[in-house]
Order: sequence, then structure tokens, then C-alpha cells
Amino acid sequence: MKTITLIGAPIEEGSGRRGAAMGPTALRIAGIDTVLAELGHTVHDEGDVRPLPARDLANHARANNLQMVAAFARALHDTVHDVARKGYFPIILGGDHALSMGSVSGMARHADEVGRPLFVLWLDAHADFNSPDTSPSGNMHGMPVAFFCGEAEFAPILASDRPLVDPKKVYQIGIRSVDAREREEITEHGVNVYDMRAVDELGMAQIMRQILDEVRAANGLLHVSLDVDFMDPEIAPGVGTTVPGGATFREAHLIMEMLCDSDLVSSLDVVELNPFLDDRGKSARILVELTASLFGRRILDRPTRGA
Ligand code: HAR
Ligand code: MN
Ligand code: MN
Ligand code: MN
Repeated sequence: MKTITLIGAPIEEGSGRRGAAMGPTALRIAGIDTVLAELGHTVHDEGDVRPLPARDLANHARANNLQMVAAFARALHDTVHDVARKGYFPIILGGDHALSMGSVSGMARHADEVGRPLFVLWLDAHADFNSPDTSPSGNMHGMPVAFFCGEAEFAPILASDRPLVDPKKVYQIGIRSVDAREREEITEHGVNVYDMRAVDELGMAQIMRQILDEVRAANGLLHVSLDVDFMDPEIAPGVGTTVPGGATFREAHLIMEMLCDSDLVSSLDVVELNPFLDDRGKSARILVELTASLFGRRILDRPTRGA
């Protein structure tokens, strides 16, 4: 059993519209804390992080709301690092995906301290590998992976000596919307991308086995970042950037069960939920279901676990 710390991150300034700031509240109303406690875990809810003022940063024409994004990134970096250092499992309740600039870099600092490599599993329709230089929109929720992999064009959102994530240790599944210059970047940096075609050709189980084998062989920590738009809009409409052709509930569920069996996961972001666009709490409830599967809810006991 784990000790889990819930950290709300009500940021919406990284996306192009309002509503994601209500995400943490919707996940709490959908019962994320009680579901985890019923599975036997100890759950602490830290409430929402308080963004630290980032008045040292000037406005940036190609990085919308840079000050607020940086404020959340700084607060989350410190909080997530602190929680992980105490041996607790942080779950970050988003909030838009720009928050991963802080959560992933906080985990990278922790991984550095314990001398283990950090791997990232990015479940998303989007690669989120734009920088202010390449982004067509300037929306910073399309930039976190480039940021924590150390792309140079960013303003000093976090200290420049922060530990970075090796792009070859980033695994993305579900990708089906990539911008032209972003595509060049992910190839050049060697990000491991399983797009929707790969999911169809290989199947989710084989993809997950490959990834988990890599993490296990390297004795790595694994941070999971779950974007609502990873799933098909039919089952999870509560997100500002729906893309057709997403993961089914069964595929997402299988991922969570395999992650649970692996016992390799150290931290989780649940991001991009926009309750204002949701259909009577449907997407929030699915996210809570998937989180429960990651933490041990199962249909049947399997005779062979962990394989
Ligand atoms: N690639 C597009 C952009 O940079 C859209 C990014 C949307 N990102 C998210 N998170 N919704 O995955 O503007
Ligand atoms: Mn995303
Ligand atoms: Mn997305
Ligand atoms: Mn580059």
C-alpha cells in the first residue's frame, strides 16, 4: 500500500481557453480520494498549490501567460520534489498540461538525488514538444515536453541548472496531432513516439511490455502524465482540444493495469480536464476509474502478476 499525496494545480493559462482551472475540483467531486482510500492506500489531500509570483519574467510574445505558467511550474517543482523525497506518491490534479513543466522537473530532481534515471510515459493526442520558437499558437500546454527535455529557447521558468529528462527516456502513446516543426523536433531529439498507427499495428499490450522492460532494466522511476485527450472524445469529451481517433476505455484501462502490476510508477499527472465542456461528469469519472486501476483495482486476480 502507498501513501499518496493529492496536489491540485488549477492552471488554465497554459491553454487557449478557460475551464481547466475547475479540473481539480471536478476530480475531487468525482471521488478520487475516496476511491484510493477504499483500495487501502493512505491519502493526503494537500489542497491546491499556491503559484509563486514570477514577476522577474517579462511578457513573451510567443509564450502566452508566461508569468502564470512559470508561477505554477515553480510551485509544483518544489511541492512534488518535497512529496517524493518523503517517500510519498504525488498525484497532480490539473489543470492544463503546462503544469508538467513543474511536476516532471520536480520528479527529475528527486530521481537525480536517489541516483535513478527518470522515465516519462506521456499519454496524449499531442506530442507537446513545441517551444516558443516553434509553437503555432503560443499556448504553453503544447510545450512541456520540450521544456523538461531542455530545449534552449525557453525563458528561465525554472533554474537553468535543474535536472533535465533525457528525450530518449520519454515514451509517448496515442499521438495523433503533431505540428510540422514539432515533428522535426521529436525525431531529432529521439523521443519514443507510439502514434495511433503503432497502437493499431502492435496493440497496447506489446507497446507497454516494451516500455516497462526498458524502465525495469534501467532501474528507473516512471512518471505518468495522462492527458484527457489521449482518450477518444466519445468517451472523454471534457477537454478543450479533442482529436478524433483516440484510445478506447479498454486500451486506457489495460495500460493502467499493466502499470499497476509493474510497480514502477512513481508519480502521476491527470491533466486537461475541462469540466465546463464535460458531459455530466463523464470524463472526470473515467479519470477516477483509470486512477483506481493504476492503484490496484482489478477485475480478477491473475495467477501470474508482474509479467
Ligand atoms: N500542438 C498544438 C499547439 O502547440 C496544440 C497543443 C495542444 N496541447 C494540449 N495538450 N492540449 O496536449 O498549439
Ligand atoms: Mn498534453
Ligand atoms: Mn493533448
Ligand atoms: Mn531542438
